[in-house]
Amino acid sequence: MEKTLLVLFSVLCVSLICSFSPVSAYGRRPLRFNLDGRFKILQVSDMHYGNGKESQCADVSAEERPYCSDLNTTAFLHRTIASEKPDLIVFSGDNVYGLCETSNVAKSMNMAFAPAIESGIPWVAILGNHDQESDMTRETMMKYIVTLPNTLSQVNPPDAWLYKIDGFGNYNLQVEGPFGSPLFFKSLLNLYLLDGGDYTKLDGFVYKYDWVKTSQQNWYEHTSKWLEMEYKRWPFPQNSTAPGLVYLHIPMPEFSKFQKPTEMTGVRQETTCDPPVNSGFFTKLVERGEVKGVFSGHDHINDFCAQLNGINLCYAGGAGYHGYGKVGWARRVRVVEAQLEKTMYGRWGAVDTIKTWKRLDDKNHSLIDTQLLWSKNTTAQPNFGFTCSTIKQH
Ligand SMILES: *[C@@H]1O[C@H](CO)[C@@H](O)[C@H](O)[C@H]1NC(C)=O
Ligand SMILES: *[C@@H]1O[C@H](CO)[C@@H](O)[C@H](O)[C@H]1NC(C)=O
Ligand SMILES: *[C@@H]1O[C@H](CO)[C@@H](O)[C@H](O)[C@H]1NC(C)=O
Ligand SMILES: CC(=O)N[C@H]1CO[C@H](CO)[C@@H](O)[C@@H]1O
Repeated sequence: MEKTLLVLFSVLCVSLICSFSPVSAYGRRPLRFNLDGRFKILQVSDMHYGNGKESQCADVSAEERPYCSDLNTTAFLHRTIASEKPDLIVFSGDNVYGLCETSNVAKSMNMAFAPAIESGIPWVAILGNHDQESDMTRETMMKYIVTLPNTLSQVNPPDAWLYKIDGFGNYNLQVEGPFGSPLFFKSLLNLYLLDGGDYTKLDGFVYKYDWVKTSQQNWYEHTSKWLEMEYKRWPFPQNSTAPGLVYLHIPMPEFSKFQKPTEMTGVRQETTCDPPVNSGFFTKLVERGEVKGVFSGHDHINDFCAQLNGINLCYAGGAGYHGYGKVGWARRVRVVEAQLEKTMYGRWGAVDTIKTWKRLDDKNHSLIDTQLLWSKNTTAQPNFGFTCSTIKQH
């Protein structure tokens, strides 16, 4: 009898635990806020990595040109990882430069991702429009990336077949509460990585950029609703939704709405190279109300953040020397940091603020344009599913 109870109890426990941290890990180490209630993401976009030492830099001064190669991109990455000590590194596409330059794109990827791999920090990658231009398809590339050390990248989520999802490299990452926090088993920050494709294959669109397909939007919506349900249910049910962030290489058409310097933090120095069709992904995000920022790359010399309908649309700026840039305008990366709120019991609660800034590969390794992207903006309440009259309220 006792044994049966014990077995029943264990089964119950296991199924409870499993149902609280479901998709996140797949047997891998889950992402988690640190003991200071912070989680920091380093976004590295458009490395355009070629053959290492032999791949010359684009758009650097004539004096620098002979001494500048892909290895400068590598050095920049090492430098940034050392100074920022991120909790996650996101490579947001055009990680390597195909263009028939390299006949061994796996080698390019190994070199490109090496600083992340060596750091031991979890990292992920999605693809841009140039990645598949050598000897691997987008599918083969993602299948290769997921085998590299310390990556949490996925070719596609396990439920992708349900949505007949388009592309390769669509997945969700969940960042759970810190050790010792009652929200240990809850995802407090949800990341969505999406494959924005390369060029549309439809008739009538010659060399136009691809867009986020309906299948991907359906997957996003379902995943987001499911995460909201998890967030709001017992134990420690939360009232609102946890904030979400999207990483997507090709910017959505809404990025092009911002032209005036006064409407942005950072700069626009080129046209937004967006898809010719608005597939409605932004509308979907507004409807869900969960995502606070969309982080793109693609347009190397734009690095602004601007807000539309409560959603921040942010460029990373180009990090790679082998891709185009602008002479005298430093290569750069974007950092996003989420901070949890301290609740009444002195323990970590939900995400309180999300900030961002950029790191430049200039002499000073400058940190610029720090801004608050989002704030929970409500007073902290315990909401741990119980009340305790013996604890002083303030
Ligand atoms: C690239 O790296 C070399 C070697 O460290 C250095 O001399 C050069 O100034 C760097 N170039 C740029 C543009 O950062
Ligand atoms: C680098 O820092 C020094 C000392 O703070 C400052 O004088 C200089 O203007 C900075 N240079 C750049 C490019 O920011
Ligand atoms: C959540 O909602 C319940 C019921 O409306 C309320 O009692 C509680 O104070 C709310 N908690 C927070 C953190 O807003
Ligand atoms: C009610 C409240 O807390 N409002 C704050 C929301 O966040 C902005 C930016 O931090 C503050 O300026 C408001 O005072």
